[in-house]
Amino acid sequence: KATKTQPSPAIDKAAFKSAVIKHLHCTLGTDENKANNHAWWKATCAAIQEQVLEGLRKTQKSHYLNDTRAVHYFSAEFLMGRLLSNNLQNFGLFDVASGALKELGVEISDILEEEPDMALGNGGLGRLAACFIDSLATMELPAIGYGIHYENGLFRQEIKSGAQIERPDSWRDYGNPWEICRPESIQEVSLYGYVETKYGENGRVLKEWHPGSIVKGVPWDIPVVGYEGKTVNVLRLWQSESSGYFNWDVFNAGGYVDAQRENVQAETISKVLYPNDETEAGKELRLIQQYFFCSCSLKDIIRRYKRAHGDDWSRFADQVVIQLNDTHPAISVPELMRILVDRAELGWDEAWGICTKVFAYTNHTLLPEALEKWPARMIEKILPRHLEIIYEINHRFMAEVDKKWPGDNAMKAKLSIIEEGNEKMVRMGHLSVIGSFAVNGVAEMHSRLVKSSLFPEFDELYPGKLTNVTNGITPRRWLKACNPALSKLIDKKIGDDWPRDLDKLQGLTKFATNKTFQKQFMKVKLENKELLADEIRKSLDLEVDVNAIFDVQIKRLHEYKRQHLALLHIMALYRRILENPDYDMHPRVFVFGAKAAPGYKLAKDIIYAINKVADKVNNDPRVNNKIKIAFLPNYRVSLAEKMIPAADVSEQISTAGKEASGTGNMKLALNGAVTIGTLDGANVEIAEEVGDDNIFIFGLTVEEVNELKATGYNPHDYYYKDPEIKAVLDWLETDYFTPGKPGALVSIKQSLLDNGDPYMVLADFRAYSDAQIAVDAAYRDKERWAEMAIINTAKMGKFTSDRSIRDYVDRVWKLSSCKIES
Ligand code: 26V
Repeated sequence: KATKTQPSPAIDKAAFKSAVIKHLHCTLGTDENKANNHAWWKATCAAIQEQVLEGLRKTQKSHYLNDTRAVHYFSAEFLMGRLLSNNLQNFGLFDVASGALKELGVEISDILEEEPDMALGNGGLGRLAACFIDSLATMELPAIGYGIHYENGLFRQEIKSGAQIERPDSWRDYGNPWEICRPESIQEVSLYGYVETKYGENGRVLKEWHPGSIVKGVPWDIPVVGYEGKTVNVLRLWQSESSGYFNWDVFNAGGYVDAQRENVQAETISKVLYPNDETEAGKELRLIQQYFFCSCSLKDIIRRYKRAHGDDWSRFADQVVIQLNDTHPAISVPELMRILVDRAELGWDEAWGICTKVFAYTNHTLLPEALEKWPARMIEKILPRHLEIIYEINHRFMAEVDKKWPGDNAMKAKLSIIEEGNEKMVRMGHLSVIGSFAVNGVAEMHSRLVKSSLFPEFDELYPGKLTNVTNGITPRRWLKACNPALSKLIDKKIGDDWPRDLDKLQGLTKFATNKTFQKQFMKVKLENKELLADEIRKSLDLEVDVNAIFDVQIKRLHEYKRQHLALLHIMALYRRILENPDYDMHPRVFVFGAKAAPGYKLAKDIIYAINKVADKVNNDPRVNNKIKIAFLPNYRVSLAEKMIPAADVSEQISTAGKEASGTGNMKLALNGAVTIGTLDGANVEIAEEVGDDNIFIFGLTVEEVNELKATGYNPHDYYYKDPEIKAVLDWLETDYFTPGKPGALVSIKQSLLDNGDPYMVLADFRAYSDAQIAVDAAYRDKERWAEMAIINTAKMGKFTSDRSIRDYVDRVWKLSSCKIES
């Protein structure tokens, strides 16, 4: 039986229509006859924004009147994507808007395409933050996201002759209809300068920081609409501006132009998102970005707290919890200490007591190159007082270590916030663990590794501090909005309350073997594949067969994610077909989406190789359309929303132990794709949910990876023992895929042989190929495959971000929801 839980919409079609027309006229200065799609899009946004702002006002009033404890999610990245369709969905106004626009002669799908993505993030970590603030609003929890108002988000990727080119992403060029500037809440942030030591009453040492420059932080608020529209929280993003009063000396000396140069420097802080995912660049500007948004956000929180509690700090930790999304905001720890000790003149112990009740930290990676460390010298130059505070925190921490492990200097060196060496470095992970009351990993397996290999001594020192909160995804965006056909089918079958209670999808299990439902389910999949096929045609001028298996690998490009393992396998298939034209396989379309960090040479080489192999394979008549390769450029949230509903197979093939969680794996399975994957990150938990029969697990386990590393892994063994591996790697050295340019793809072979194959691609190749043969066989049994696909959707309840947030609320944040009064 189908239940109806959606409340009736706040406004009807006629009212929505007049709101759109009003905004065409009064906000955009155009009319129904002149308006292009862009204007229609903006007018539609403005119409829904009226509802959004009404909700925002009520929410803020209720939170204020109830003096609620709130979570403050500090993140250098929020990968929001587009907001219009989401906001319409969440207000239950999608059909109203679509009907209203139709009567105005406008197709809603066309205007949705006008919206630029808000791509203020790199990948998993940034998108997780976006899913979390969606869940927080949906669950009516008092919450605010704090981040950076980058002028340029993650670069736009173009592919020229197979190679990645980066172009700037200026997402606000023609105005962003959602954001609200709040000049009344501007903050000032100090940088550089020196620290003066003074002596106060009864010999108290006072530290005064004389900054060398001051920049302004201007807040922009993006409303975050919860499902069914009751709570509207905000994402507050800080933009840097010149404060106008630094370097007045230069100005007064007649150096007007020089003073302007300082302005330009201040504005540089929020200019661009660093595009490195999982490699720390160690750039000064990056540290300034981090401090800039943390300092603005802390001051904003404190101002709000003081409005209610004055100078009484005793309740601060009852009202405020701050979640650090990785170590990027870790400088918040010494910044809050500075404010409490130097400004509020609290004693150190009292201040530290507050700090360590306020902060909690999430670790998102174990990769050594991604663990942030800053040169002490750099911190000293930019934030001289903070370095002193960090030393003081460390000094007291070392005393604690000595109590636990008396006289053990090796232990002290190991746990110290300061890494000694040629250049002293500040370990931001250690600072975060020491300054927080809770630390979590992002999937069961990852959290286990955080405890056992990243921070084992911290786990001993602080029992219970290290825990797990498995990641999740919002089913509003990642099923309801992106896959309307499947959503409607599910509504009909089990009712429409699954978007806020995803365990309800379990109800589909009993239809998994029902022939009629299987047909309906696979018909939706086919329609979604047709839509993606259109996209592939438009984007690449490539025809693909919708009856082929759509095999999808979408994620940042990184060696540990092993897109090159997928590539070697595709080359092997191609070779098998060339050697045997009757090679028996169901046709497959391999679809990729991936951006490489601009400075990551091998990652760019892998993109180039995929495109070059694609050129050859797609145009080789001998392949007889059994293989097509589609590398879709500029992978981003809005493209993911088109690819995910169309996927049959989800590639999750990272080296075991390397992918902290993965969240794309959850999105694809939720939309009925079957996973081929390693026992890594959340794949392990996905396998537990769907059962071994409904997933293709292959490859080395973490233990086996470590064992093989320890006993000496030699990729050459695999190269010489497996003729197919040898043939495929040797092929890369020829000019077969790069006519006239022999050796253009050789760096991949080199990394796998000469460079020791750090992610054990060759060790897993054969197991992967065998698993793909099993996938092929399973797909050919139409009913079996439909059953698997349905089970995958049905068993994804655990992976709603509502469950992740519920875990954080119960175990870390201790928050209560707040009903919004109308
Ligand atoms: C590092 C850096 C280094 C400096 C420049 C900018 C930058 C940006 C991001 C990072 C670290 C990214 C870590 C990350 O995204 N981890 C991913 O987090 C996901 C959400 O928890 C998780 O699903 C993925 O497995 C994990 O790789």
